[in-house]
Amino acid sequence: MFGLSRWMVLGYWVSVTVHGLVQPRGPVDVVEGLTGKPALPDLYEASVLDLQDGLDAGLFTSVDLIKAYFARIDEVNLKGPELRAVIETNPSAIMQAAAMDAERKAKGKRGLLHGIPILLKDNIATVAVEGMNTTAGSFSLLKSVVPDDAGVVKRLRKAGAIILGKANLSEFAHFRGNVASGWSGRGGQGTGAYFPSADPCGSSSGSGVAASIGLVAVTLGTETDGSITCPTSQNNLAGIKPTVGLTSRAGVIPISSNQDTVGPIVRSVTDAAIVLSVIAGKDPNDNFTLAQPDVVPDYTRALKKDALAGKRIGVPRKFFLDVPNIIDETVAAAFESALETIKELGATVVDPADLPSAEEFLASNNETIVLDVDFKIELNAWFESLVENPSGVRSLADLIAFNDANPELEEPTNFTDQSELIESQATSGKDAAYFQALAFDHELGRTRGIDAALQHFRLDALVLPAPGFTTSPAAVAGYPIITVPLGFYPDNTTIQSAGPLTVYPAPGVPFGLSFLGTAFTEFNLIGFAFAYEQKTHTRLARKAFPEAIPKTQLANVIGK
Ligand SMILES: *[C@@H]1O[C@H](CO)[C@@H](O)[C@H](O)[C@H]1NC(C)=O
Ligand SMILES: *[C@@H]1O[C@H](CO)[C@@H](O)[C@H](O)[C@H]1NC(C)=O
Ligand SMILES: *[C@@H]1O[C@H](CO)[C@@H](O)[C@H](O)[C@H]1NC(C)=O
Ligand SMILES: *[C@@H]1O[C@H](CO)[C@@H](O)[C@H](O)[C@H]1NC(C)=O
Ligand SMILES: *[C@@H]1O[C@H](CO)[C@@H](O)[C@H](O)[C@H]1NC(C)=O
Ligand SMILES: CC(=O)N[C@H]1CO[C@H](CO)[C@@H](O)[C@@H]1O
Repeated sequence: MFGLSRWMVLGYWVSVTVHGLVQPRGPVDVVEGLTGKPALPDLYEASVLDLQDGLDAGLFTSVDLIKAYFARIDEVNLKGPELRAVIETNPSAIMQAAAMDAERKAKGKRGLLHGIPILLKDNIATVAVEGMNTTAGSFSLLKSVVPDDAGVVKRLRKAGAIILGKANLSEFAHFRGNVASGWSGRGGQGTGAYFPSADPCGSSSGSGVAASIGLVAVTLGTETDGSITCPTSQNNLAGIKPTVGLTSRAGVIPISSNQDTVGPIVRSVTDAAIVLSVIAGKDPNDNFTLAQPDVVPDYTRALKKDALAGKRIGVPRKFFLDVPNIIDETVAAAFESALETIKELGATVVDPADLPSAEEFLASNNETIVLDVDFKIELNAWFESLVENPSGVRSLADLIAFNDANPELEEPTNFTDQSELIESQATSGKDAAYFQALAFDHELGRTRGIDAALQHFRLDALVLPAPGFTTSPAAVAGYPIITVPLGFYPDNTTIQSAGPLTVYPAPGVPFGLSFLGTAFTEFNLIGFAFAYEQKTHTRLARKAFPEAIPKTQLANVIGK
C-alpha cells in the first residue's frame, strides 16, 4: 500500500517531489517496524512534508500530533531543564485538529499546512474565545481581549493550520531595557537547548528553542532588528525575516510599523518557504502590505540546489566584519569557509563589497529616535484597541507604572531595567526630528547602504555571519534576511555570562549565516540559502544536550 515509501529508508537521503522539483530529504532517522508497517517520523526533526506524508497515509492524525507536541512541551518546559520555550498551549487545539482530520478524510487537504500545528510568538494575537492570551510576555496584558486574530493567523487558519500555543519571548520584543534575552515576566528566563542555561537569543526566543528540539515543526517570530535572525542563528535553524510589508503586522503587538515584520523560524529552508508562501500577502489592516507585488510567489519553486550558480554574492566587510571583537575567531573562521562553499556552488564572491554608509551607520542613532517615537504611539494604540484589559493598563505611561507597582512580577532581581520604555515615553511624537531620522535611516540602509552595494558591484545578494551588528542595515531599510546554520562553538569554548541566568558562548552553541537583499527578493534569497543548506547540512552535525531532548514520540500517543 505504501509502495517504495520513503519511510522505509534508514539513513539515506531520500527524494520527494515538491511542486515538480526533486528535493533531497532526511536523513530519515526511522526504522521500518518488524510488522512491515512504515515507521513514524522522529519529531525532533520531522519536516512539514514528513508530517503531511504521515497524515495523508493515515499513519497518524493531527490530534495525535497535538498530543505528542503537548507532551514534548511539558517534558522540557515544566520538568527537565526548564527551557521555558512555551508560555501557554491552546485549549482548543485538540478540537480544531479533530475538525481538520475529518475534513482531510472527507475532502482531502487544503494545502501543505493543513492539520500542521504552529507555535506563535506571544506578541501575535489570537482571539481570546479560543482560550489563549496575547501578552508579549507581560502581566500588563494578561486576560486582555484582542479585537481579532492577527492577519498572519487568519491566513494560517484558512490554510488549515492549528495554533498549538504561544512561545515565550524577550518581553515586549526586547523593547524594554537592558534585560537578558529570552526573559519575560510571564514566561521567566527561557534558555537554549544546546548547552544548559544557554542564551536563546531573542526576541523570538521561545519560537527558536521550540523549533530547535521539535516541540513543534513550525513557529512564527517577529523581527524589528535581529529578533528572527538571532534566535534562528543561536538555535541552529532556518529563519526568514521578510521585507517589511510582505507579511501583515495587523494584530501584532508593535515596536515600529517602519521595521516590524513577521516570519517563520523552522528547521529547514523548505519549511520556511512553505510557511512564507502562506503568510505573505496584502492585508487591508496593514497598509504597508499594499506596496508589495501583486502576486505572492510560490516560494517552494525557489528551492533549487544550483540556485547560486552564476550569481554574484558580496561581502560587506567594513564595520560588519573587520572591526575587532565584532565577531570572534570561531565565527570568523566558519564564515571564511562558508565563502569557499559559496564559490564551490558556482557563485562569484565579490569581497569586499562594502556599504558606502558603513562608517556613518555605526555612528548613527537615527534608528533609536524612530523606534522610540513609533513604540510610544503604536503601543498606546494597541492598548486603546483592546476590547478589555483587566490590568487597567491603557498606555505606555500606565505600563511603566504597572511594572513599578508589581515588582515581584515584572521587576524581579536583575530584571528591573525599563530604560527603553521610559526613554520612549519621553519622546514628543512625530516631529521634524523624527521625520529627519526616518529619512536618514532609509538613506543609510537603502540608497547609500544595501542598494548602493548591490548596484555598484552588480550583486544578487550580500552574505554575512548572523552574529554581530549584521541585522541593522536591513532593519532600518525594511529589507529581507534569510538565515541558515553555519557552525557550532567547539567543546573547548570558554563559557561566558550573557545575563544573570544565561551563558554565551558555550560548547555546542550554534551560529548562523545570513543572506541579505533588497526589498521583496525573498524568492532569490530562499534559493541561495537552500543551495548552501543542502550542500552543508550543518544543522544535523550536532544535537541539543541530551536532557533538553524530549522523548515523547508519535508512537507513544497514537490510539491513546
Ligand atoms: C490567559 O491566562 C490566564 C492565566 O493563566 C488563564 O486563566 C486564561 O484562561 C488564559 N486565557 C485567556 C483567554 O484569558
Ligand atoms: C498607513 O496609514 C497611516 C494612517 O492610517 C499613514 O499615516 C501612513 O502613511 C500609511 N502608510 C503607508 C505606507 O501607506
Ligand atoms: C543620522 O544620520 C546622519 C547621516 O549619517 C547623521 O549625520 C546624523 O548625525 C544621524 N543622527 C543621529 C541622531 O545619530
Ligand atoms: C580548541 O579546539 C580547536 C579544535 O577544535 C583548536 O583549533 C583550538 O586551538 C582550541 N582552542 C583552545 C583555546 O584551546
Ligand atoms: C544581580 O543583581 C545584584 C544586585 O542587584 C548583583 O549584586 C548581582 O551581581 C546580580 N547578578 C548577576 C548575575 O548579574
Ligand atoms: C504551557 C506551559 O508549560 N506554561 C508554563 C510556562 O512557564 C510558566 C512559568 O514557569 C509556567 O507557570 C507555565 O505552566
